[in-house]
Amino acid sequence: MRAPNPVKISAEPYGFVLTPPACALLIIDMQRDFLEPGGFGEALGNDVSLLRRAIAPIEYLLAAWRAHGLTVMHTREGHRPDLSDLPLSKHRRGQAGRRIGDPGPMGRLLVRGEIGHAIVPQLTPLPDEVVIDKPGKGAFWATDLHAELQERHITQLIVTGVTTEVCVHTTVREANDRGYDCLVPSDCVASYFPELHAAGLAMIKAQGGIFGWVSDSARILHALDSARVATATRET
Ligand code: TIU
Repeated sequence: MRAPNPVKISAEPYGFVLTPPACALLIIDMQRDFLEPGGFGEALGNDVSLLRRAIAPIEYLLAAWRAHGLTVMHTREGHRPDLSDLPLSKHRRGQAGRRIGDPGPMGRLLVRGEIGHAIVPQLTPLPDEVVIDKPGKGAFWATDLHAELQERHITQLIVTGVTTEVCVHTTVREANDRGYDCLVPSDCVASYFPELHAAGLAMIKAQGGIFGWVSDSARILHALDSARVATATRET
């Protein structure tokens, strides 16, 4: 059932007024390359198990968003097989033999179409959900994301995914500058570095919400339920 009415979500630095039809759930880069052993994240020297804690909370939020008929969009970081969209500066980083485009157990690292590039099975996009392929850390740079959001009259984003201080943060900053109100549920984002995760969230909500708001999935689901109950009560 669609929940059309604005509803207040408990958040920091202050309550976020959610307008469900104008709010997209944006799921950033929940790809095997970042979340599973043998992918790009591990090639960078990271312990990927730390990221997996975000899967279940996002799954719950995604189920609720779909049940209410609200907008869901996914992103994937990756490059064309010929690496023509990979800047030399990005390619050079990392150890030789474990760079973008090099072979790994899930195919070529961070290359579109490879097994590792796919979104984890728990969060597989539905056919009608937009999937944005992005060559950078931010989801707006060199993509159609802004146009897709504008077409749907979206003004608010619930930003989830990985990693907190890299692609989530860059995207929240890009979105903020483009006029979107961003709410980040702390349990639906994750980092290879707990201290950077905490700092990333602190930066978003500092200075009166300089980049946006921080809440959690339980508080968002509770608010969404209240909106639905309020709508159902009025309809009877
Ligand atoms: N999606 C995303 O955050 N890409 C990264 O490369 N993140 C790291 O933390 N390395």
